[in-house]
Amino acid sequence: MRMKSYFAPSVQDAMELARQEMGPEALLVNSRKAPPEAKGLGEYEVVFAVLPEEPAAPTAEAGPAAADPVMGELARLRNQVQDMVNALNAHASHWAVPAPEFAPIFARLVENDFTIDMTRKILMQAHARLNPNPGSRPGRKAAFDAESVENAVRAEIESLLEVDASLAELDEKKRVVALVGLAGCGKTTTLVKLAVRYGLACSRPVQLISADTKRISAVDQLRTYAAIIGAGFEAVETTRSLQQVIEANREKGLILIDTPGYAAADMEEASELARFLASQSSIEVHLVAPASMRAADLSRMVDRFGIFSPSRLIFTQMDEASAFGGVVSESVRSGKPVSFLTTGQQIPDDIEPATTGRLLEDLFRSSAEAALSAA
Ligand SMILES: Nc1nc2c(ncn2[C@@H]2O[C@H](COP(=O)(O)OP(=O)(O)OP(=O)(O)O)[C@@H](O)[C@H]2O)c(=O)[nH]1
Ligand SMILES: [Mg+2]
Repeated sequence: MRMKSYFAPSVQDAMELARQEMGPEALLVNSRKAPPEAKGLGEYEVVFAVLPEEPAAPTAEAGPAAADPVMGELARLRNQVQDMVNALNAHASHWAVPAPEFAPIFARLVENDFTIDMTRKILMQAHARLNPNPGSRPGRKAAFDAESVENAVRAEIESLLEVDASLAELDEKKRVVALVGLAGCGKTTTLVKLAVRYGLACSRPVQLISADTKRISAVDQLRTYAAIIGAGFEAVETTRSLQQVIEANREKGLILIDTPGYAAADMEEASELARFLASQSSIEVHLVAPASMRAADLSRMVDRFGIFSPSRLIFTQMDEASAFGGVVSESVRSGKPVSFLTTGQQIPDDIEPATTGRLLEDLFRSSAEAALSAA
């Protein structure tokens, strides 16, 4: 900004002078009676200013240092501010909900262990269900009540969530089921529940096989259960003998294979059994996981157990879990149907076929409780 003082007998005269010299854009910034020592120059001092023209943005060749350093610094700051605005905009759209009424349910799902990306996708689709007319502008006044928002979100999750508890209707080819998973996740207990509920109770001869010969106690545990429920039992040490026992029992109505628990560090050790189970199209592999696992841990675990090619998920300890976002979001993410849910330690009672109704009910109940306790 360029400024200059003019002394003249009147303000009017000073303005004319300034406009002649500084041009028609000159702005009057201040005027006052001239101080005594300047009275000889004129009765009034009037200050005018002209704004500088927009400095050209420093070019790559010239660089800010080549221009006036203050202007260069200004240009650099302006670029920084623009970068911040861009980043904020990108962030805002990342968090954006399709309509303001979706904000509470967005928070509920994210607090319930849904990833932000998945929540956004679900809410966008739920919004499309409620508002099939895409012309309506965001930012208009609330049009959806909380109940219809929740119902649309439920319907959307229901459409993404798959369940398949068809073990009870085993066909000729799929009579062999193996359970795999982390140590202590409930494989053996669940296997025995399945043997009773979906084998013996349906008058099917059942063969239990323990491939968990690492621990004597594991073999004994399953042998004891087999004796109690009146099922056949065999323990195998190698994949070769596993194959032989399966072949020898082909006529059985249901063959259930128990496997050792594998932690992240044991996956190398698991690879031979994993390759075998994954390669047999007649074996249906179910991955067992505790319902209370956090979504991120669950995803990593499901990915790690990918070497077994599990086709379904079983969630155990539903009775112990207080949040079910991990269960639902991992089922959606992995695209694997949920087969069974176990709800306690009682054999054979505490197991049920998975239904989307039950999973959604648990999810929305737990997220409502979380929202209440946060309030
Ligand atoms: N509360 C509850 N406990 C369960 C459930 N399912 C299994 N358990 C308990 O979890 C513990 C471990 O169960 P197991 O069936 O031995 O687990 P596992 O995966 O075979 O364990 P490893 O063979 O050591 O890998 C036992 O005390 C079970 O009674 C369930 O649905 N709810
Ligand atoms: Mg076990």
